[in-house]
Amino acid sequence: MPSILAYDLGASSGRALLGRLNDRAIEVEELHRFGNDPVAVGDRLQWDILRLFHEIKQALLKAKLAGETPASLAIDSWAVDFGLIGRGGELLGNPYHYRDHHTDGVMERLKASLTTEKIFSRTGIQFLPFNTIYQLAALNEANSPLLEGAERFLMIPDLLRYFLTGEMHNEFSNATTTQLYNPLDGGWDRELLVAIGVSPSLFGDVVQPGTRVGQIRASLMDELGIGAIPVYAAAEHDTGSAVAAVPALEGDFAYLSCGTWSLMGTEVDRPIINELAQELNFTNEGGAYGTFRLLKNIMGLWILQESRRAWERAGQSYSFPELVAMAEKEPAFGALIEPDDPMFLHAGDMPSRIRQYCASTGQTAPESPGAIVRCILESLALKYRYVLELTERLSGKTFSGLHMVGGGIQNALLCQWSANALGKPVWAGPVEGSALGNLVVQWIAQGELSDIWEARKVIRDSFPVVNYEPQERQLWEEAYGKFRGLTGL
Ligand code: ADP
Ligand code: LRH
Repeated sequence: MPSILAYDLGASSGRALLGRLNDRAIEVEELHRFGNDPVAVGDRLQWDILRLFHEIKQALLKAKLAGETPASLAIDSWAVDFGLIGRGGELLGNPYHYRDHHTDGVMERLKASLTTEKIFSRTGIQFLPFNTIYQLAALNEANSPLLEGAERFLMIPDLLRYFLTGEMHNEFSNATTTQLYNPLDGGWDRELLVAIGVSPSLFGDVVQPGTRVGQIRASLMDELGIGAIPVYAAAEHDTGSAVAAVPALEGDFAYLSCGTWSLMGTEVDRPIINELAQELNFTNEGGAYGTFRLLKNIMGLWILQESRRAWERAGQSYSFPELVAMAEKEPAFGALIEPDDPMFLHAGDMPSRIRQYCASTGQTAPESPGAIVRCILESLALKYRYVLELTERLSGKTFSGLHMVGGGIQNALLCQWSANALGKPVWAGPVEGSALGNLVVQWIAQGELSDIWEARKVIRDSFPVVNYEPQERQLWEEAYGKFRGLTGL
């Protein structure tokens, strides 16, 4: 059986996995892994897109050196960010990082001028200050030369795919995250685009996950000394790919894609766009095969990543397993934070911000790294409980447990505490959810798997799922009460 290749680029790291399907069992091999380090230049925070493309090429080279000729490849990545292509087909500038400050205040202004109802009823997307709509509006407000010279808009995987193939296509799952795509009409929302001063001509036809969208270009074949490789669109939003890989056996399941962000929700077959969804600020992101993800973004392990970076800057380097071990030794529920407080959104000194949050809420601030990590992980677990309750309320479903996928499930303490907070079992696995979702969409497109449900069954049979049963119920019930009181949720 020939291998196929999945590139999964998260906001903290990227990887290329080779996958093989043997007798309804998936085997994966990690070909390449690399950091994804944004670069601050002056006031701007940008993605190092050319380095990411370099790493994509490195994986192709490694495949060649290993004697592999992938039968196809696809890319998925984090959402909302984009590049603009100018006359002659060149990328204009480096894509901005969604945590850049250029969108500060833009969402509030647009909500007031266009109305919250109008934006939500046309897109069904959660209001997050960094959504593409606010990034483009910010460029327009600043009279950015980038926007003036732009002829095409491509999301990050569209852009990297364009570098690989020379062809430009906008992929559906990522398009929906822009808050500029109307899932009810099934196309870009021209009225919103015009309202933010961006020409609809930048936006191309939208291709569905599973579409073949070219092959690697001749110059790249020459450069690397390799043959043609067909290129597919996966569910190019990493969360779309992650949910495609959730090893559930039936429709009414709850998931948590746990990485830089924690994305919690349920799969639905049509967007839920109503007053309650708007009030609870849920999203309806498009997925593979006509599915939608009714979910909420939770700030996630970003707070831990950014704390680790602060300690590193102070000369103290800790691995994630070391930080988790330190947290385990600390007393329970010393201090709690609301992970989604806007003060935690942007890059910076997270430990200081956590202490500041605790001081302003009358709590004793955690001092040591272990105490800070404990505060982050317990607070996340309690926030998961809150959001799962909202998901049940909004979807009308009742969940018997929670599927967790993504790099964060390597943190067994977080998985156990999530089960404790929910009072329900957590089923953790697979770790590489997004890359697996990317692979199975390619196999379905090639007729190797029949549909998403067969794919989920094959994933379930091929990878371990660790079961965490709830413990210490009374303690966590009390902590949940304290969390709700403190955060005002
Ligand atoms: P993304 O795709 O958003 O870049 P990942 O899914 O790779 O993120 O998850 C990264 C997170 O996983 C890290 O922030 C860290 O908290 C957690 N993590 C990674 N490796 C480990 C580990 N060995 N032990 C505990 N946690 C880990
Ligand atoms: C997770 C993710 C998430 C988006 C965020 C920008 O990697 O794609 O679904 O909201 O990044």
